[in-house]
Amino acid sequence: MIRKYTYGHPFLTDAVVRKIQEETGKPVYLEETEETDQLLFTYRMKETDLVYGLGESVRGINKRGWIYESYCTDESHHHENTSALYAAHNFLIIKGAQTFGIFIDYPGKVTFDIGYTYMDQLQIIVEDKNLDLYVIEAQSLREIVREFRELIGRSYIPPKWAFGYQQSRWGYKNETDIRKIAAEHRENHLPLDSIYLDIDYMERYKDFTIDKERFQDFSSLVKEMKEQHIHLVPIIDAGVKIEPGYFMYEEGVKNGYFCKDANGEEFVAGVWPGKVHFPDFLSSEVRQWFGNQYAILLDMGIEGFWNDMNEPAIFYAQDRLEQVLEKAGRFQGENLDIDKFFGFQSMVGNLCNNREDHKKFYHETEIGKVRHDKIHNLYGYNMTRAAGAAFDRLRPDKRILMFSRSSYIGMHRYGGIWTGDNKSWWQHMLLNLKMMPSLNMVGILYTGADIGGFSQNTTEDLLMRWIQAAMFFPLMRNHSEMHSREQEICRFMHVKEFRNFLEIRYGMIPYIYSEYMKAALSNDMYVQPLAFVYPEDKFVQQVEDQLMVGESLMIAPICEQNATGRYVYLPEEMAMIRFRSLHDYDVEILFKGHHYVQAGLYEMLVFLRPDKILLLGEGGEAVQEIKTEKIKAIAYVKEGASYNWYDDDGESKDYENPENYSRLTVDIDGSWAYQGKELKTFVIEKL
Ligand code: MIG
Repeated sequence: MIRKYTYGHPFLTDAVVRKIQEETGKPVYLEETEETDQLLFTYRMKETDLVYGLGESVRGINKRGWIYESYCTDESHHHENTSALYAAHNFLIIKGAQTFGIFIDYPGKVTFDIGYTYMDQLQIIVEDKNLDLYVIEAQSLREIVREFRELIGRSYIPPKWAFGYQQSRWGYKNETDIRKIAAEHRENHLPLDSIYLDIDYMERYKDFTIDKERFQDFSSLVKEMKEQHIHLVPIIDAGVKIEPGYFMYEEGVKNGYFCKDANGEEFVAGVWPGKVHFPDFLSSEVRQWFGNQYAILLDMGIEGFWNDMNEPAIFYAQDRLEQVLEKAGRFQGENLDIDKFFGFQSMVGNLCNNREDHKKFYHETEIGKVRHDKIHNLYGYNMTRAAGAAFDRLRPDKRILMFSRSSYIGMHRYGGIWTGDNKSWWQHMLLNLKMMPSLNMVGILYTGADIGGFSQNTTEDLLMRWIQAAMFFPLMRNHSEMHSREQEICRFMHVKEFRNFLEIRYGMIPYIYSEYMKAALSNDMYVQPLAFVYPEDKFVQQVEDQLMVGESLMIAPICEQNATGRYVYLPEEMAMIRFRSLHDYDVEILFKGHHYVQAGLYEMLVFLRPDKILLLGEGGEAVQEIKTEKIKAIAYVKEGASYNWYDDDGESKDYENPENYSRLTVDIDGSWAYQGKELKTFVIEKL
């Protein structure tokens, strides 16, 4: 059951796709307090209440004990003390004596104080009095999520190749670099489906251009890579370079497509290319225009993109820069004592991503001019929506890979996200694990972190463990920053072991893809906290580093350096499969309860639920090489196992076709039956 409460005149965010009748009166469960210019909602939490949600945010699966801010921020140095990350996902569930979900549909800043100020109080502070508040109730946590997801619409579905391994680095500068990465993977038989192009492919960081010196014949390179079954995925940045003669700049200015300041002049900020204007993505006309530009790259054979810097990230606002430069001059010849030095330092430091600058530019919307800070969280969402809607127009029958850095609820209909700039820290690998279920709660199923860590120096074992941990995450991309240690697999000693794990990944893709698609098509979660699956079990509420993946599996990755095993909690009897390679694994049946389990650096554990099935394919060096005629079905059969297998061509949009489903059942004696469109052969491995 969904209840909607409207306050004032909310800005239409398009987060929601279903119309809900408004309630009259005060919201259920929450206490509402009106202050001068904000609304406050409070809820008294019992000591045993748990709080799930908030999509991309720091800390645990249970969000209690911290203060989180929904205000999209380029936070490349985040850690557990951070409050705001790249996204704003204002949905959470309180579980306890009373269990319900809350969605705050407001596009400016919202603060969630979940027991930070007062341990027993949840306080939601909305910096405005115009918003929609939704309260959702259902039979279970999973059902609450499903209701919410129906409200916000179906999740984005990428092409199947996007489930393969992907290699990226901010530092691949030209076609020679790209060819080298491709060759290294192919020569070493390391499965790979795409290589990313970071900002250096562009001509001086101008969107939708290509540096002709670095890439002499871009279309041919795209084709050459595709022959090796590798997709090139270019980055697109939010800011448009100010440069007379550059078509994006000229067209944008001529048609008034850029955000303007209070005087009606185009707002000037500094990002990669130096001075830029920001397209006003809140306008549908601007979205059409910007979206159409993706055709330039699509026409050259590109089939996937990532949208960056769309919080938007701002190195400096031009006017602030001028003031700072002017003031800086006054420090000349001064004795910079402690106050002056730190004053100087913060003056310069505050240039970057200064929230005050968000009050200096405006959007043209259906309700007139709106100041940026009021709708800040919608910017990246609408950039990605511009792209997603354009793909539907430009390539109506084909799936295009798209993911974004910034997002708001609703963006999941147009693309996925990656979780932004992380570090080569074990802590960040664990953080990513904890973020997966809350991202799934808001419909973002296509997601993953920069494997190996983006900035700072990775280590071989960190990368090895991270690949194991991300084994089932839809977006599996190794990405790093240019000043960090190089972290392509070939830079390390144990190429063979890395290959083993990539082969396992490709072997798992039939299962991963099937579970992803079923989750997307039924508004379900692909990754869940254990507590969503075993609501009666008291222990699982404490489990923060194990996850359920699809209907059959539990994972318990090792996120600790030098660890050769870990404690794991089994909410029911399960088969533990210890993989060393796709064909080399052993199995142990473990009873319900706590266990210490061994897993050396080159071993990965997967836990299979009773009467569920894990499909294991033969792998391949690219997703399109994966064969599914003959497949292994591993089942721990107690009474009889069955599996609904979804599979399709992975590129068209014929999702509703019942022929995409087949059904495999395995009996206690190991005999099996299969109903599906093509005849498949199964090798049943009954545990
Ligand atoms: O401020 O394009 O998060 O993945 O490599 C850095 C360069 C800008 C930030 C992205 C990162 C990307 C980088 N970008």
